[in-house]
Amino acid sequence: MANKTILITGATSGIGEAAAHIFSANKYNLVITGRRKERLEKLAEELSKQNVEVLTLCFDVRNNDEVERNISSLQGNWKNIDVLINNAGLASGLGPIQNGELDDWEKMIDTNIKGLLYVTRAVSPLMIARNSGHIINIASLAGKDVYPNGNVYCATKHAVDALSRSMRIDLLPHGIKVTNIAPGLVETEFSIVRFHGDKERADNVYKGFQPLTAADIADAIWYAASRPAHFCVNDMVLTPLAQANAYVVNKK
Ligand code: NDP
Ligand code: 8X3
Repeated sequence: MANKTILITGATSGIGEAAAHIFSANKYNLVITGRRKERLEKLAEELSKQNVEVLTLCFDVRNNDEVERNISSLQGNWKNIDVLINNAGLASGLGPIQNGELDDWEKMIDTNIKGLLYVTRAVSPLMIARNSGHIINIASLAGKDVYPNGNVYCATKHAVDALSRSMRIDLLPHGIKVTNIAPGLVETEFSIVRFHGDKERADNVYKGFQPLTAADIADAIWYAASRPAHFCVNDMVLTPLAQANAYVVNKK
């Protein structure tokens, strides 16, 4: 049987990169995307060692022209995307609403909501044409609940949660599965990005307890993607043992 194909947004780091590894180990051909070209090329070289085909597409999900141009450049079997992981996303800043930086807000809204929509709008017709597919949206525990100073990030992830539920209805007649994944604290480059490169502040987020790893989330994504055709995992909430909800963490 021919290999299946997956497209992962934000594969240059963290959860997206870990997902690329697990899907390549399971013989999926991969379209890996992100803005950092060098990282994409290095990852493509590593993944190819699994004897799978890898295509790199370097684009910013916030730019719909770039999204459309890159997705419409897919030729032949590359158009047969079985799984799309809408993973590219970020938090930018952490502070009270009254002090919000507009630039941070726009980055989060444009990436986490509009970027996910642009990619879905470009890829879902390819799935509809084949009457099959699986879209896996990486939302967050911050899309289930809110926490102090999380305001706009939490709002964007609530939007992803709502979009997962809406997409599942719209795409149901076309045989397309939609899975929402809602992780709590996962140690990746997420907090370094949130704190604009302040590594010490980022490291502090994960001190005093054992956070989840990107590989833990990739494992859950693989579980959802590898169920039989009749079985759709709708939603998964994943936290470290030390985390009870979006704002209660048992730190030692
Ligand atoms: P990382 O910062 O490690 O990875 C983020 C990825 O998103 C990178 O590959 C980055 O690639 C990509 N990305 C960001 N902005 C854009 C853009 N404009 N265009 C294209 N790609 C972009 O963080 P995580 O792996 O933790 O984050 C992945 C997802 O998981 C995000 O949606 C995040 O909100 C979510 N999440 C993370 C949690 C955590 O605690 N870490 C918990 C819950 C959810 P590049 O910079 O090369 O473009
Ligand atoms: C990322 C996890 O708790 O920092 O979505 O919002 S959290």
